[in-house]
Amino acid sequence: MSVEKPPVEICKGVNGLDKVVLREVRGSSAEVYLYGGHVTSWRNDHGEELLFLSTKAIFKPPKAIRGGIPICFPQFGSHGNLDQHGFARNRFWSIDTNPPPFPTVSTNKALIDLIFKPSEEDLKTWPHSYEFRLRITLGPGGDLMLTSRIRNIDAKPLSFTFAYHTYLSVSDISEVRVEGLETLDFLDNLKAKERFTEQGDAITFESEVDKIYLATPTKIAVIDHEKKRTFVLRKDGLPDAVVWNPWEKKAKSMADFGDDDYKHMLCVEAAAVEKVITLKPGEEWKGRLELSAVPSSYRSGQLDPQRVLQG
Ligand code: TA6
Repeated sequence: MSVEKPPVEICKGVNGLDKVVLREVRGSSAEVYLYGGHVTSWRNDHGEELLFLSTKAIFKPPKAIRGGIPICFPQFGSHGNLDQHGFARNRFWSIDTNPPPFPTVSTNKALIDLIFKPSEEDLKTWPHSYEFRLRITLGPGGDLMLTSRIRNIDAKPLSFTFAYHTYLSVSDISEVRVEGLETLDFLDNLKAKERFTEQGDAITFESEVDKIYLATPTKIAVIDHEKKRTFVLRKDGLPDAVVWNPWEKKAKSMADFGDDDYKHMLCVEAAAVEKVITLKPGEEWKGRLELSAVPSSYRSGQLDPQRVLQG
């Protein structure tokens, strides 16, 4: 007789790093490393992995883990003078045993609260005092929710940019479409962040892409035809969305990324990049991402992303 596993289990992961496993009664699960406050796995109730994790991911500080959902804070990309994507993703977070209450009481059992506070070293790099609380919840339907609350506990304002740098696992990148970003303006990271306007159709992939879409809808659909699966990203407090695939050449240049890994991943990142977020002393910002993976047979219209995006 199999023993039912707890909804929240704290254990050791790769290289003995602390991790938390969340389990939902119907079988979906998620894994979070305290190193980086980093979700590295999200599985549906069939046990299928929904997030991409590089075959060469390095689980050793100071390198950020390649894949899953790295947290980019207090700087997205090279938008500032800190290291690429800031430093929250290569710091150790703690379990928050006494988080301030959320407006609505969660009935979910499979959740964990983490907290990140700057060290003396961090304060030298970025002289601001804040508390970064991150709640990771696995919903009854297997949806994955990440809610960040950043409170400025300093006597001076602080400004930052942010992203949930989500690596989605896809069957074949050339068979994937993204819906919800059509006709939007974007900054092209491959063209010195020059501003362009996206064409009218769904986005498909045949070469390297690194775009920051501005002021997007709160819902974006990623359709994986081959897997008959649609990822629906819902976001709050994060106006922008970054779409990234390194393709062949860049894939070869990254030591912690397999040469063919680019075929099986797509980053679609809920972000705040164009306009920095500024918090006065005592103020708190909230940024939320909700990921769902729904079976879709797009062709038969059983699940038309347009309906998803409007629903
Ligand atoms: O989010 C897209 C991006 O900013 C790309 O420019 C690419 O550099 C990617 O992030 C990965 O960055 P990383 O620092 O994790 O190698």
